[in-house]
Amino acid sequence: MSSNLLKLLLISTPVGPLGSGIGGGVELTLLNIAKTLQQRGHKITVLAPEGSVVESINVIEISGNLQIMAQSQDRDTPIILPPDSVLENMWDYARKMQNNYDLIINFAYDWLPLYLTPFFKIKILHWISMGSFSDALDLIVQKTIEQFPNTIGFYTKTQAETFNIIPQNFTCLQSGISLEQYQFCATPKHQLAWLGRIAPEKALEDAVLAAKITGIPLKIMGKMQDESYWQKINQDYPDAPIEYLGFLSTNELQKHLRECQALLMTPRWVEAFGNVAIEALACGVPVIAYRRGGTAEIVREGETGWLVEPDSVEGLVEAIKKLDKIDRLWCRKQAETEYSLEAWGHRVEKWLFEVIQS
Ligand code: HBI
Repeated sequence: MSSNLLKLLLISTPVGPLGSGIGGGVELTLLNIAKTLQQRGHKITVLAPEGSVVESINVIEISGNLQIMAQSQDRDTPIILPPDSVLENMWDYARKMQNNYDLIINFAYDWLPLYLTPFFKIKILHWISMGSFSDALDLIVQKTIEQFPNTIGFYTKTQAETFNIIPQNFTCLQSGISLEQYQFCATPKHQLAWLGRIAPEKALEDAVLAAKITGIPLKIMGKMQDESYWQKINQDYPDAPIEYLGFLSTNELQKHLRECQALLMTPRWVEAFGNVAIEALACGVPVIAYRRGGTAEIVREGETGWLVEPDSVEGLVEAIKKLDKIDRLWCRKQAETEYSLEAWGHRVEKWLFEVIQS
């Protein structure tokens, strides 16, 4: 292995197998980082819960009980691990096999991998995939940054700030997607899109109400995470023009997304990034988003979309009326400049070399 090509071990989220959609955006992040680094010649191995399905990347499946979703717990919930936890088993494997790798990149939003960092011989990078949710995780993130500066990566500055850490000691990498999987569309149908896990923190009800008010049909795509929440939306807005298209493959998703006048992003929480925003831009679809979280760093106001007062449905409706001011080609151009796998791979690889050489 020549000096600038690395043997990398990427350790996945313990909440669900890769490809199941349970891991949401971090699944796409891990897979795209693996893909772009492999294209650049690095040797990639992925550790993930059994049942993970990944094409053209070497995956080692680890058994064990899945981890509870961090965002379903309270800030002061103690760290808990199920018996025979897949998180513990993945990191036990990593400890035993660490001499075969130059670096580990952790994608779990969990306390254990951060705590284990000083006990490993090789360096561990941590990709933090959400905003702050837990006091125990905040503390171990701060402690790890103090001990190992620059080994913690975030998508955005906004996301990192929720951890109350000083700016110079961490890296913001944004995100990236395979642009060739998304076809530009210049002339959309009379419809809007909403993408994401169907769960309360994503506030789908606001987009449904905006569709009802404007009368523009809303195409909904994503993992059905909270069925009762979905039922409640349908009970509250029985006559809203909405259609749920399911949890689709990237190709199926972009076939519907590209034909929409805009993507509505209505997060109640601080979205670390909002991969769906760059998927929309890649199709030439403007993004209308609450001015909250990482997505506020993606949308170029008046050029590639509109940022709206958080939780204001009227704001969404006002922005929908101004969509004719957005040139859809500018949306695609922004994706090509900032969010291609090449641009993102360059940022990630720079981070790896900075840490390896430090
Ligand atoms: N919760 N405990 C835990 N661990 C994770 O890795 C995790 C999570 N909740 C959500 C999640 N990962 C991903 O869906 C987000 O990071 C995108």
